[in-house]
Amino acid sequence: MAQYLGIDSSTQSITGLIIDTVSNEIVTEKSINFDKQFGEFFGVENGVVDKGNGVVHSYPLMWLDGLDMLLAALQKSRQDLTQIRAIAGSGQQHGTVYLNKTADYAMATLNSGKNLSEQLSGIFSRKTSPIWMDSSTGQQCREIEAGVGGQDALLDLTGNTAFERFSGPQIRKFYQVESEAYAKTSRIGLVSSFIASVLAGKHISVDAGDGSGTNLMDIKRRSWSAGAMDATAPNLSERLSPVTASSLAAGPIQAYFVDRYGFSPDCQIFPFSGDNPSSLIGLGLVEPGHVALSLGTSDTLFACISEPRVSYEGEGCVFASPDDIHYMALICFMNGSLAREAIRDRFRLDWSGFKDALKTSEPGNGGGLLLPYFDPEIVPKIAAGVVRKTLEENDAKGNVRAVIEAQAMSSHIHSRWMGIPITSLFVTGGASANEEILKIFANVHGCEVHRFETTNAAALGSALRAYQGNQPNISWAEITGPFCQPIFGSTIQPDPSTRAIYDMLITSYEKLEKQHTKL
Ligand code: XUL
Repeated sequence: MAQYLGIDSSTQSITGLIIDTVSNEIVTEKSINFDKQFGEFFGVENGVVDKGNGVVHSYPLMWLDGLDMLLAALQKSRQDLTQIRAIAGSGQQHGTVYLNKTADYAMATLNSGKNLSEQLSGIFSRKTSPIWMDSSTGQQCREIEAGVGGQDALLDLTGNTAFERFSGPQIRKFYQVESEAYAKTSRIGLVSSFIASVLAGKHISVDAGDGSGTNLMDIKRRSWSAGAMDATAPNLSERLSPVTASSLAAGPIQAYFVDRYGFSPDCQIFPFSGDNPSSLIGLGLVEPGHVALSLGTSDTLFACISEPRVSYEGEGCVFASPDDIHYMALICFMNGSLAREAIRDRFRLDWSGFKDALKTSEPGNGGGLLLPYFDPEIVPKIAAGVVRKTLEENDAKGNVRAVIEAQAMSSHIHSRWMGIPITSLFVTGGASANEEILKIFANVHGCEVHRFETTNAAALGSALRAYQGNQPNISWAEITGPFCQPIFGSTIQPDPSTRAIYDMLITSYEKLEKQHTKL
């Protein structure tokens, strides 16, 4: 038996997933929901505390209670945890954890008779952690950009413009608003590195994948940038451990977990990464040109790219891939299911009626177009407002086709900056069950589309990272292959007869979009 554990510490829950690399199976998956278990005690809703004015925090102590409970659940499910050779993990990106000088000793000397939160409650210089939903740092974003020579300079340096939720602006705000507490902070970690550090009993560095979500990392060198740190807060370099490669073992698991949960003392801990970079691996996107599209509330396009290219139009984020070779592009379109459901409801259809409308309407929609901005759109950045061209407002079939064609064309147009030909598209999420939708994406992108079903790509990606770190001579394709296969028989080929139609439609869609956006 050779088993690996992936742990994903996300906003609402913490999940553990064990893979067996002899039988090539996911042997177990357990999740602890924060609201359900600790909602009353910590006063969280959906795992967070909304303090108003865009301030959204959570409790690192709650994440530790979740970790104890998760490992107890795995042990109880009769998993022989001595078989776990290595653990890697992921955390919700961007969230920061602030530790005081007692943390080193406390983390290294845990008593397995007590739980983690009892013993570690005194290690924080800030009791709560700002997380990715926090949008209260607009001023700090502008200051950091100015401090490194402007928005494009920060983009070239770190792969991203300053975002309110990113760690650097959050750290700067803490330094400005709570300067005494900042002075008492000896270490700042991310959600990912904090959980890894507790498992190893010492500070574990931030990996390059999650480091890219800080506005502090030189994306090409995969190390902290002195210029970005200086623009963020004084003496920040003393408070950050150096960025580490994702596949570099950090050391064995500490005795607490061996004694309490029965892990082997030889079980290795690998640096944890961000949830999105780990999902890239969990979806098997380890070669440039491999692209996944998640059709959820919002639609997210993830790609493996070879160089840290950036979008000067603000069309996406770039992170280092935890495969330690490639990069990850992430584009988020707000009007995903929101728009599909708005059209479905407008014409009083169910999903089967929606599918029929696609089946019985013509590719290209006779030139009819719709800009589907039911809610303010992120890419392209524009306020809410639906626009129709050569399309009747009460034409049910035409509107259904137009919303899907718009989404497919938008994902095509706004992924060009990644500079890769998209050779295959793995589609996940609720709407991927509708094969008529997938046909449109295949035709617009002119590539094969495969359906992929995954419950927790981040935890699976983490388990696969632990496997690869432990067996570095096995290629990424061999590591991910057995676990990341599309649903059998789900592949849809593009129909070459629609190429000319969609080439023309893409040109007119782009023109219409430009007329209505400030890009
Ligand atoms: C990505 C982002 C979110 C969090 C969710 O930039 O902010 O996807 O990672 O956990």
